Amino acid sequence: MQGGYSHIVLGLGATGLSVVRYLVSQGIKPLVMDSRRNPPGAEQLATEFADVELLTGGFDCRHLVQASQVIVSPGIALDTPEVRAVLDMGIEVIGDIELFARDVAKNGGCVIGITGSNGKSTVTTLVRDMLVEGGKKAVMGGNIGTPALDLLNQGADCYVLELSSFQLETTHSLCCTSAVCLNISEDHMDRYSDINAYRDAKLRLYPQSRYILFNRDDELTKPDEPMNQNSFGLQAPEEDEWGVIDGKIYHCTSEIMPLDEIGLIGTHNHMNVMASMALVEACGVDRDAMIAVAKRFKGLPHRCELVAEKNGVYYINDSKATNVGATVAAIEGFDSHLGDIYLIAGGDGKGADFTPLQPVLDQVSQLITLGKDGDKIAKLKQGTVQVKTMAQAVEHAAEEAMSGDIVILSPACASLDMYSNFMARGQDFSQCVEHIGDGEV
Ligand code: UMA
Ligand code: ADP
Repeated sequence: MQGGYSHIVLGLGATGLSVVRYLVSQGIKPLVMDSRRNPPGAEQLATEFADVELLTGGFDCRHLVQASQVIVSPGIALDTPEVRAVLDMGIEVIGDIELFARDVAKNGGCVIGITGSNGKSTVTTLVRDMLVEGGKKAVMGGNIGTPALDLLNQGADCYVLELSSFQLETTHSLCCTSAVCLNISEDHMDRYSDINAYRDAKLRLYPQSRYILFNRDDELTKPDEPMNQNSFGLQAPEEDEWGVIDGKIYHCTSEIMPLDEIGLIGTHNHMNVMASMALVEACGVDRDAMIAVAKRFKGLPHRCELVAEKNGVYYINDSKATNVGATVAAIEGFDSHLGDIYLIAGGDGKGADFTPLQPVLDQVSQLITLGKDGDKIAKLKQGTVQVKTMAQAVEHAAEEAMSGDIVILSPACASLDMYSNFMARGQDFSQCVEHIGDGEV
């Protein structure tokens, strides 16, 4: 095979399409391959780029060995045999964020990078809103939804990127104006050998960044080598740190705002707000702008979202809790709640160890489990009710719960065993709640 493609895009989801768009805009026609027979973006590709070739049903090594650059989607593990073979041959393997980083290095722009196991989307949105409030032309993307490369033509001067460990694995030169790793707890253990390998991927964000923020209350987020670092945490700050004194956020000795004026609920969200403030202050946003956003931002859908109050029972959709750490944070957030807590959990655990859930399950009056790994979670608490569908879970909780109680969906698992994504799962929960009492649940 002669005259092969110099650039090959592996994976045709949202990322693959954005990479094709970018390469074509640079005058490069890539070949696209996807291991699925009918990948999700095939129709879109044919509509946008009729002359870009797509090979499906596998990754053809005959093409791969002739490429000079292979751009892989985050959903494809680097130890996929074909990718491994390409790496072993010394062919460059990168991801979309690396392409983005190289473009920004050439054309300018301020980048704020946000990673961590939980809170990324919340902080990414807060940071974008604070920058806009502070008068910057800021856009957000990456793991939160819009692929990073699609942000480049939006006339922005500030890019706020939510970055997953998968995206960071294939990123080498991203230089952020400010960057944070919010926290690290087990996630994606079906793709990493252990938590250290997962942490190593996350901390790839730090080295080139100009202002590095870590979480003082989570040792795993601290850089291994001293860098231009600062920290945030719930204790009083020392020197230039961000922290809390007498229920108020402080930067160093300077008072910023009382925690009880923050629009979001829960201690984990106080941490999210503090991190967002530190990130934007490092980019020159003034305090009034950050405080205004912290006061009015009420949170994203599917994250501890109150979806209904029925007969005095609060129904909370926390479908985005796709790992154990997020569910622990949600339940701990209700530690001063006087009524009973009904927790609906389970789904695809991605190889996680669920035992860190055990302590907060003491706060839960009734655990209801469903999904692929529901039985593993059920073993952690006596009297757990195991069900097959969301409708059964909601029905059971609604029958038992009394005025003042909370029914929360916070699965500690991914949704893919039963739904197309966490949003579909959250919507199913909300619909079941809506139908309580009308015989349709
Ligand atoms: N594919 C293969 N072979 C494989 C795996 C995937 O060919 O072995 C193909 C799939 O058929 C698909 C394509 O690769 O057509 C791309 O899939 P992808 O899984 O990389 O997904 P994208 O649509 O490109 O979406 C990705 C992120 N997905 C993942 O990291 C799994 C999206 O994050 C992100 O919003 C999007 O890029 C834009 O940046 C989602 C996610 O679940 C929300 N992220 C994980 C998380 O938050 O826990 C990390
Ligand atoms: P991510 O983008 O990292 O998944 P989100 O902001 O979407 O983060 O929140 C995902 C889940 O994690 C939600 O259930 C939310 O309640 C919980 N969460 C948010 N911030 C934190 C935090 N700082 N620590 C622990 N859990 C958190």
